[in-house]
Amino acid sequence: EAQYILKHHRHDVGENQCSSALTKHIKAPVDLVWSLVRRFDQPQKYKPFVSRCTMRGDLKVGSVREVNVKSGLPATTSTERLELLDEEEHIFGIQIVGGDHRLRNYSSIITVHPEKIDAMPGTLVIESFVVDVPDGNTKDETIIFVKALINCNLKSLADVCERMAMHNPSGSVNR
Ligand code: A8S
Repeated sequence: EAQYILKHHRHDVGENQCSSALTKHIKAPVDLVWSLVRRFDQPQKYKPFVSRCTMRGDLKVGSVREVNVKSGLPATTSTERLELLDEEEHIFGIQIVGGDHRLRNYSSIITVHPEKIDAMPGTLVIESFVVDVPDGNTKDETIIFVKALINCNLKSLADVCERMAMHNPSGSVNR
């Protein structure tokens, strides 16, 4: 775990920025988990706060998506660019480039790694981020806010994947 973070989750963290990493163990095969994580065009497949996503261009590095989030959050839209999509090493990275929210210069990396959980094929997911600390907030407040959102996403990713693994135990994946 620590090795993976050192290898894939190094961010340049500026003076007025904060950064952290979260992990989640999922009882589903790595290919299934990756099949959802890699879908930059369809974050609503697992992210509970996304109401809509429209994408300009193909699923490739540099493409931009427009994400709408559900009401009740301190935001309605986010414009995000795909920065990393490594299908062999299972590395996915995005950067937030616009939107009506307070997360300026947000960038995140997700990696997925096979592991055994209770002698079954499982997956370790690691998500890390760096972001500017907004005016009027502290680093700790910002980390707590972002971690709460990512935790919801990872929890939901686990639920969706574990349900899919249950219904299709052979683990074949449609791309
Ligand atoms: C992600 C991670 C985050 C998304 C945040 C942190 C966001 O979509 C939500 C609320 C906000 O205030 C900011 O990978 C923003 O989804 C749910 C709109 C960017």
